[in-house]
Amino acid sequence: MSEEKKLTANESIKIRSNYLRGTIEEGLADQSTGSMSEDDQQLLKFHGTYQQDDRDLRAARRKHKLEKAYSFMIRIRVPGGVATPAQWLETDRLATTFANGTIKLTTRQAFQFHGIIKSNLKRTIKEINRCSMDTIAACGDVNRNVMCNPNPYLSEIHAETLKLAQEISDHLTPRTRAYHEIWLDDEKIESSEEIVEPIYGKTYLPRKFKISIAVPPSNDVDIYANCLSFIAIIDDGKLAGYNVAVGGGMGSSHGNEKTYPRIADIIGFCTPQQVVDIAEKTVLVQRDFGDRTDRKHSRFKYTVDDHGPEWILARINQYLGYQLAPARPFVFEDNGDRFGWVDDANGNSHLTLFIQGGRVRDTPDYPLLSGLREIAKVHDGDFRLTANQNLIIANISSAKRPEIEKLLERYGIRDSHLKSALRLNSLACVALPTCGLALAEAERYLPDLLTELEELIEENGLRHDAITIRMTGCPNGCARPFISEIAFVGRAPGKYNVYLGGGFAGQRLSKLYRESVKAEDIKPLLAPIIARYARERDAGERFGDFCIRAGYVAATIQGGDFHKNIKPEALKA
Ligand code: SRM
Ligand code: SF4
Repeated sequence: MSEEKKLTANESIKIRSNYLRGTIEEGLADQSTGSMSEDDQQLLKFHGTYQQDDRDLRAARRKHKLEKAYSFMIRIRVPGGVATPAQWLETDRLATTFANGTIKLTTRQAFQFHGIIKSNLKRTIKEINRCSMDTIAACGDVNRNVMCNPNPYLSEIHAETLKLAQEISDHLTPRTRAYHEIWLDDEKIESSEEIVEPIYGKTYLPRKFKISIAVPPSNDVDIYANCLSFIAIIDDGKLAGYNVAVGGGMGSSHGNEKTYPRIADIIGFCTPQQVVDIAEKTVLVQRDFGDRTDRKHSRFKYTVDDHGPEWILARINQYLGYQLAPARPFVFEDNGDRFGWVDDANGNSHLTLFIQGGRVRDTPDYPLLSGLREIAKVHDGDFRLTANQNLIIANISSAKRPEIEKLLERYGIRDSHLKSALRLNSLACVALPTCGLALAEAERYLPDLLTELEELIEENGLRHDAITIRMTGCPNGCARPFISEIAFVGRAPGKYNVYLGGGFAGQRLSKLYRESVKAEDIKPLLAPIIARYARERDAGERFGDFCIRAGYVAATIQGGDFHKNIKPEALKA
């Protein structure tokens, strides 16, 4: 008989928390420390905030016997990545008033603030809500920010998918009033579990859950790295419905083979009207069958892997009370952004800007934050955050375009799309100094590494050849490195595991090429591979594909050959 395994500590924190209240209010009121209790730190995540400390200052503070330099990161949910100019201006104001003067655009189309001290936390969250944005469920064991291809140039279909992202997000938002009581000073109400959390119940999900919607040929939301995704199927220019994909994820730990990145499986097709129901039922399957005894094994990808995608499909069908239809063909061409200006049929223009590391800030030679602030003051369309940490100034009317062009010129923001294709396809996670899990630099180092690699790119005539390149400070994979063509994953300060061979559309896992490479050895390591690629590639051959054909990495997909369509019998079951 198998021994009953103990639930993780987080499960009892959730149970004891009275629907995410814990002792957060008391902790906020305690002025003797900049920190919160361990349990409340876990609960705060559900409210969209993480306790951190400035790791650059740790040693000095320890030396002077001072408490760590605690502060909070706040993540603002932006379903589908769309914000109004008024919301942009408010985000800018809060970033410069309470945070570290920067706005971070994340790899899930959200805003982040860093460096907010405890005494400003409540006020900042309250003011975020005042401009119709929120932070609830931006983190924690719940459904996270729902991603959706943000590019409005195929207007009708994008408008439909965006609406759906918002509906899924609303439907899966926790119902507890704790958020409103703690941050917005709403009245306290007692009610039963069914009323409080009809979908999640007392213990919420075993772990975070991630949903995205893609409109082919663009896979810019990286559906293969999400727990659940919907892929728009377009027939004769009209939206026919969505393929459903389950079980993607990136997180892993060095040296722990039980953890691994996984590519999602496509399990069927549904109509647009079924999407929200399918999202709910898939979340319920994970709620009921996900592993609550080991947080390293509790993501949905492991539930899918342990039971098999056919079993998961059967459970989803059972919970739905109807069957998904067989998946339909589609083609993804890439997972990057389309930079520069695009005009749509309605006479509006959209400008996609490259934002290095997703960090919007002013530097002496690049006043990006100030420039975007001035643009937001006159802009009559919206701002769209991409899953590649970039920004679209979208739906610019023909009346406003000349004014916006002048501002872009004045602040030197005009030509971000003219950078090398390698840089334009780069992503770096936050890492140091705020991320407590970082083993090495990422956001602060990748720009310099790219400058070095651009020399190779220029020498070999590859300036306009897009190659996806991603760096993370640890193997949790926040910049989705394991599906990029070149990836650097932090192992220790100044040392990275180098991965090659990911799919250009994010459809294939990369493979470990070299372990613990010193930062200064990266350029010489890649030089011969890039030179050979320039010389020997077939017409149209992508760098990741070439790395496999040329034998730099093995042809099998690392982490398991999971990328398969569902077996037809399962759909009949
Ligand atoms: Fe992430 C944890 C930053 C997208 C996988 N992630 C963290 C934390 C909160 C560190 C922590 O737990 O203490 C990082 C905060 C750093 C900081 O100072 O801001 C962090 N993750 C980020 C962001 C900001 C990276 C960025 O530079 O843009 C992204 C915020 C997204 C958002 O708006 O919600 C971010 N994280 C991702 C993604 C990409 C995605 O979702 O498409 C992944 C890989 C996909 C996946 O979930 O498998 C990802 N983050 C993780 C993991 C690994 C989870 C696992 O399965 O084991 C952790 C660690 C954890 O949860 O224990 C993590
Ligand atoms: Fe932090 Fe690691 Fe995520 Fe980078 S990948 S933000 S270092 S948890």
